[in-house]
Amino acid sequence: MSRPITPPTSKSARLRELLAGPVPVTAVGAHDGLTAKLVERAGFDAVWCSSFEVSASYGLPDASLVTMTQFLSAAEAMDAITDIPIVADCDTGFGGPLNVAFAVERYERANIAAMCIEDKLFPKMNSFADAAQDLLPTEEFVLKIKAGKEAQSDDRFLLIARTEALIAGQCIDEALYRVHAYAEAGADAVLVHSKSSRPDEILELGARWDNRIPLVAVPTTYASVSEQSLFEAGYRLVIYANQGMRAAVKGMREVLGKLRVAGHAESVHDDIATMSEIFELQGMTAAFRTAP
Ligand code: SPV
Ligand code: MG
Repeated sequence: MSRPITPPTSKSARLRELLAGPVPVTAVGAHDGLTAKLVERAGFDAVWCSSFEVSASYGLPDASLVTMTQFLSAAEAMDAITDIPIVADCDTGFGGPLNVAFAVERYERANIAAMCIEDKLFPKMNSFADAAQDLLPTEEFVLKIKAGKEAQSDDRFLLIARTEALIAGQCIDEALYRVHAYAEAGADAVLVHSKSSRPDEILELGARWDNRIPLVAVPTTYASVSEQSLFEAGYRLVIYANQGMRAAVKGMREVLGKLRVAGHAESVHDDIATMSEIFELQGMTAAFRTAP
């Protein structure tokens, strides 16, 4: 396959630097440029281009329905208007090892700092959906990781492997076995997902991991755990995967409901951002200043 024309930006180097640092690295889920910008403005280190959020932004289930091109386009929009690294959630890698290699080339070419692929069967269902969460055999997922790592042309790009072992109801030993295998295959970090309401299994797995490569956590259901506790257990990257979109949906629903009942725009005046705030976020102010 062809090589990227332009080298990746230093965003991947920045992410590596952060992951080697003394404090937890935090990322928040987004689905477009504007939401990524808000994540950056809030002071987080990175943006998680969430498959759940991007799918939901089309009004679709997070079930391998959105294509690689659509996911990549969302990640590119995020990257273009932020200075922080984008970690792209690439589900199962859009197919087999060849598809993963193709995706790595395309994402690297688009200057995306990191890609994350997970060890479920294609088509996958969102990890919290009450549906089958079947795992790909470890050896087969290892082939995907190897294909991805071989396809990258810049050492700084990161391929994060994600195990859904705990989501699939497997024990910590099985999850740990997969974490080892994925690290051995060349993954730059391993995301261990859990839908437990308590952080116990995530913390235990971290305590039993030898810290060879960083672990990544997504504390959506075990929400009370602190970034610091996760960090101390070996989780270098903490992803708040979807809180932004859930806030937006709640806010929009409330405002639209109020507007519908009141029948005039002033009823929601104090509940919404000003036009100038949006102008500023979309760079309108700068555009006006340079206009003739
Ligand atoms: C996402 O945000 O798309 C994720 C996290 O992969 S989860 O929704 O928990 O699967
Ligand atoms: Mg996802």
